[in-house]
Amino acid sequence: MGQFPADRFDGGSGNDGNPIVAQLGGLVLARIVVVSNRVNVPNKDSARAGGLAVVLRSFLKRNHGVWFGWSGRVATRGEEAVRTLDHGGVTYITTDLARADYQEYYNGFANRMLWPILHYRLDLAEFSSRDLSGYLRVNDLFAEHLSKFLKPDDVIWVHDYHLMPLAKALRDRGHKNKIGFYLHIPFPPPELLTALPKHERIILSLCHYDLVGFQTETDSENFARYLTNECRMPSIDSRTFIAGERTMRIGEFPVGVETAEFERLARRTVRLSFVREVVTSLADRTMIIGVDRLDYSKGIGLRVKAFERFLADYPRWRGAVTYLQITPRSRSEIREYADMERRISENVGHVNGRYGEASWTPIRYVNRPYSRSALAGLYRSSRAALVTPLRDGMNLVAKEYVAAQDADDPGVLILSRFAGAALECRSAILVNPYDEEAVAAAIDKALSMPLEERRARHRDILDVLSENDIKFWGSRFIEALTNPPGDSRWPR
Ligand code: GDG
Repeated sequence: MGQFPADRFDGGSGNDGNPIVAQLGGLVLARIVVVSNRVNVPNKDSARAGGLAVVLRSFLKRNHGVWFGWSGRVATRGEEAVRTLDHGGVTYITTDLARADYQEYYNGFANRMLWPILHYRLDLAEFSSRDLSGYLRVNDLFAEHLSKFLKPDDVIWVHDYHLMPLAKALRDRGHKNKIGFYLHIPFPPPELLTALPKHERIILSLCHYDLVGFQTETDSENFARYLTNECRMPSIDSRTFIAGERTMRIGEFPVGVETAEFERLARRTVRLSFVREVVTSLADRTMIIGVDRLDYSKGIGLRVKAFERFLADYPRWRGAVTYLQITPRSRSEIREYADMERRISENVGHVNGRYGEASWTPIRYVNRPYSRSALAGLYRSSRAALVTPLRDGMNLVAKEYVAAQDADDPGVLILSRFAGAALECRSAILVNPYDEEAVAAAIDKALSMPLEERRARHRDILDVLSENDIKFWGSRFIEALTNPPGDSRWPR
C-alpha cells in the first residue's frame, strides 16, 4: 500500500484542453499516433489472427494516422532496424527487438505474468525480476523511438498490457501530449491483482495517461477500487483521479466490429469455392463453429469436453452435427501454450475415436489460420457458434458471428458469461463454460431453436452491434481523450 507521490507527475495537467486539437463535427484534426506491441504492416501475412490487430487496422483505415510498434522481427543486439512505410494513408513505423528484449518483455513479463494475472489465472503467472526489467526497458526503448517523430499536438493512443508504463516513459522525456491507454483484456479485482509482485510499479504508471479505457464497467470498477483502496489515490469522482499535477480519467469503451461491412462480406463469401467445399463435405449435417487463437483463456479444452457431453446426453444429434474448431497457434514458444496444444489435440482425438464413424468425424480441429473472407462465409454457414472463453476482455468472434448471419435464417450464438461481449449480447444463450452439462444443454437448445426465436435473438444483438461498431468505439475514445472532463460527450 502506498500514497501516490505527487512529485512523480510532471507532465502538465490533464485538464487543460489542448487548443491545437480542434474538433469539427466529431473529426479530430490532430494527428493520431497509435502505439501497440505489434504493428500489422500490410503484407501477405496481414490476414493472420489477432483481435487487436483486426481492431486497429480497421480504426486506422478511417483515420490516416501513424501506427508505431514492434515489427515482429528479432534481431541481434545493436542491429535492430527502425522502418517506415506509408500505405493507404497510414504511416507504419516499426522497430525490431533484440532477442533478450523479446524474451523478457514479450514472452516473459507480458505473456507469462500480465496475461495470466489479468485473466484471473494466478496459477499460471510466473514472476521474474529480470522479465520486469526487460518490460520496463522495452517501454523505454519505444518511448525513445517515438520521441524522435512526435509532434506536440499529436494525440497518442496506446494499446494493451504490453505498454502500461509507456506514458510515464514519454512524460519522463518531457512530452505533454494527450495520451490515452486502452486495455483490450480484463482488469481483475484488486484482491487478485495485488498478487503481482511490484504491482504499483506497473499499474500505477497508468496514472500518467490522461484517459484509461476498459472494455466493461467491471474492469473499470476494479481499477478504480485498486486506486482507491490499495493506493489511496485522491479522486474528484468515481472516475476521475488526481495524480500529482494531473488528472486521470477512467471510462468504458466496449470494442466493436465492422458490423455492416462484415455482414456484406459474409453474404458474398458464402459463395466462395472454399466455403462451398466445406459445406458440401458436411453432407447435409448441421455445422457448429468455434474460432479462437490457441490460448487457455479461450476455454477450448473445456469446450471439447462439453461437446463430448452433448454427444453423450443428446444421442439423437450423433451423426447429424459437425463441430468445426479453427484454432491458429499463438505464443507457441511459451511452455503452457505448447502443453495446452498437445492436451487439446488429445481430447479431440479421444472424442472422435469414441463417437466418430467411418463416415462421420464429430470434431474437425484445425490449427491453421484462414482468411477473413473464408471465416465470414463459414460463420454464415454455421447453425451455431460456440464462444466459451473462461475470461475474455470482449471477444470479437462472438460479434463477428452475429454480424455474419443471414437475418432471415440466422444461427445461434452460445456465449460465455465471462466474455465482455456477454453484456451486449444478452440475447445469446449465455453459459458458464465451467459447467459441461449446461453447455451441452445449450448446444441442444441452439440446434433445436425455432426460426422465430432465432430471428428475434439475432435482431436484438444486431441492433446493439450496429450502433456500437468499431467506428463508434474509436471515435468515442478519441473524443473522450481530447475533450475536457465535464464535457457532455464524456461517457458515463
Ligand atoms: C484481444 C482480447 C478482445 C481468429 N482466427 C482467425 C482470425 N481470427 C480473428 C477473429 C477475431 C480475432 O482474430 C480474435 O479476436 P478475439 O477478440 O476473439 O480475441 P483476442 O485475439 O484474444 O483479442 C479480446 C480483442 O483483443 C479486441 O479488443 O475482444 O477479448 O483478448 O477478429 O476473427 N482471423 C483470420 N484467420 C483466422 O484463422 N483471418
